[in-house]
Amino acid sequence: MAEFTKEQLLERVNTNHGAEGNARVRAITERIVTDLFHTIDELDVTADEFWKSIAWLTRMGQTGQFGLLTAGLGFDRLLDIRQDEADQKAGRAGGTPRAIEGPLFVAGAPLSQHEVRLDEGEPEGEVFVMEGQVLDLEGQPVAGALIDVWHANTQGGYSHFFPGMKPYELRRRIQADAQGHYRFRSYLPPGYAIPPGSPIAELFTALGRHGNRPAHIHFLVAAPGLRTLTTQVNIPGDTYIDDDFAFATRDGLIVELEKNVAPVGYESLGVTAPFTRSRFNFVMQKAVNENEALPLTRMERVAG
Ligand code: MBD
Ligand code: FE
Repeated sequence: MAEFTKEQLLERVNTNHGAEGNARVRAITERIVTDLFHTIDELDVTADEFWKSIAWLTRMGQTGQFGLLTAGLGFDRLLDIRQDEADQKAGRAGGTPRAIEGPLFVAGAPLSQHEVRLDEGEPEGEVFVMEGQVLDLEGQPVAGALIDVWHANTQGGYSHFFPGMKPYELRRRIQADAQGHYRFRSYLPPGYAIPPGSPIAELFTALGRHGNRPAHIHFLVAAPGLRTLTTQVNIPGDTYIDDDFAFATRDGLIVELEKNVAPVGYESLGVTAPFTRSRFNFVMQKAVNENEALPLTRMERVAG
């Protein structure tokens, strides 16, 4: 029989032919395809609409924007909410809240001991120092913790993604000292906006949504035996702080800014005039297995 009803076709699509394949991939694909068949039918999606969406997905892939799509449609935050739920059930509470990694991390940033300048001696905007300690849940310092820190430039661009920036610009790794102390100098970044005219911007325009993130700084903190912490802090006062396109703002992650701090003791960071400071400790949970303590990003974790 070569003539199918829609239901028969769906059944055929979802049937495997003896080969085992991967049961998990099969189950998820079956569910998604079934939902999509129903969406097309119930919303009466036309052929032109369907092929337009495929052309758009192709351009999405070619421009490398799937990471922006997952963030903007809430999937990154959904996964964090689900992990928080699982932690709560497992009785694993406490420590600095996790926040989404985002699609703009780059591994291998230059490593410094204890402190570093992210602005590479070219001050822009407001001189900003963030400092604190890496601690465990008992409040003990985590000696030698590794902190990856990355943020946007004055135009909201990230190096390796935004044209004209130097490799690893505004990306550094800091190894905390024996007392878990770290500090870095940079400037307060502005927010981020999805690239205008790009496939992701087309979608957000069609959805009547903006593509802005409030000013934030990303961190990935890792130490042996402790659960790798991926988080962000927000700079207070941003227009979009409660309207983040990526839904990543969280209580406990909005830093306080101390203005007009005297520069005494900050000479090694080249600070010579009153500046803006933020104190923030990263509090890490114990890892319950080796996997959790791996200093890996979300894509590194799944790389075959
Ligand atoms: C960003 O800077 C970001 O952090 C996320 C999650 C998505 C887009 C841009
Ligand atoms: Fe970001």
